[in-house]
Amino acid sequence: MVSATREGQYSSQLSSEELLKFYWHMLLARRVDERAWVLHRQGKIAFHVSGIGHEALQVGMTFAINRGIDYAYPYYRDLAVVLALGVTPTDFIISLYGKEGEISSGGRQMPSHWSHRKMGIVTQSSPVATQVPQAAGTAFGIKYRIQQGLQDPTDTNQPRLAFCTLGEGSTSQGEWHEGMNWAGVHQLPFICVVENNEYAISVPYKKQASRTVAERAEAYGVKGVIVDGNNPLKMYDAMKEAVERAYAGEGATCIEAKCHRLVPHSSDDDDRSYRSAEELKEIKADDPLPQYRAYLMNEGILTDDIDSDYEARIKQIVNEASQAADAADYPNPADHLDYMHTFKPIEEG
Ligand SMILES: Cc1ncc(C[n+]2csc(CCOP(=O)(O)OP(=O)(O)O)c2C)c(N)n1
Ligand SMILES: [Mg+2]
Repeated sequence: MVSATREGQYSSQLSSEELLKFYWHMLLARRVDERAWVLHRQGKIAFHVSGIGHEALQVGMTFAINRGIDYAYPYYRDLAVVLALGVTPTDFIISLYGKEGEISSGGRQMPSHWSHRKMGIVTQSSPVATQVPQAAGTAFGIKYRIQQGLQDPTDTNQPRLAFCTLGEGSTSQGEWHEGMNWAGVHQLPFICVVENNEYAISVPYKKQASRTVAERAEAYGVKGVIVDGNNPLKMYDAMKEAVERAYAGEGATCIEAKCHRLVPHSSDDDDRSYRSAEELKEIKADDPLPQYRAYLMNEGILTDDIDSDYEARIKQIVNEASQAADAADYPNPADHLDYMHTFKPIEEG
């Protein structure tokens, strides 16, 4: 069992409203994700890659950054990250259908390949870990601008960083090592969050590496930290500290957040072929959502009334999102090659 604590340097300063906001976002991500599975089983969508079990670390990390200013390179499992950055449940469900109005790529990529200019979400490719050198390169750009005294392109005059996320299995890709090395050599304003759910589809971590992710990051000169990713407050503290280091020019951090993937890798996977029933039972008993709920109840911050109200409001949001996506049009087949090799002009507004 994870016991949440507010003894941390940063989360101890969060108000009850902010702690409830974390809960709202964890619950919202969970219910939206569950709806995606239902839509898949109803045959309405072709594919879903789920974040169930990762919500605590995703919410904790996202509320520790300067949202919309810092550059985000979230990976496919980061539904709770992008919802906290401002993607709406309707945006997400439309993307599952690949319908007209899909926000990330107009439906040109698979779902969960996030992209949104105003939210600072930079598009990425399907090959895992390619986002690591890209985000490190963005961090290099941030540092270079400051060193050269160049104008901030958006004139915000706020400190910035770039962060990316990936799974632990993806740290076997060369791109992770290149990105870590670059971040360590140049001491970049960069954070790499590795969501360690112990599996790369069916391959357990012990078959990927003989040292922890954090230890391997240290070898490149990047500060390596291991965090209980089931605890949103511990994750918030670790991320906030990494953010402060980045803004202060003290270099890059790699946070290895330990968590469980409580469901199969994707809607195309059957995890019963490589995880025992006992193992699944064990990790389901360590679900971060009921644990954080219990913590807030114990602290007298959450009540049954508030919880029921959140559930009812979220159910309505999810129903409306599903209905909007169901009613939306599919793209016109005649346009399907548009903007495959050229950029669509960005509409401001
Ligand atoms: C370069 C590359 N190889 C293989 C794949 C297929 N693939 C997609 S996700 C995945 C597993 C990644 O596992 P991990 O990094 O642990 O992340 P998780 O899915 O567990 O969150 C694989 C092998 C891919 N997308 N890119
Ligand atoms: Mg994994």
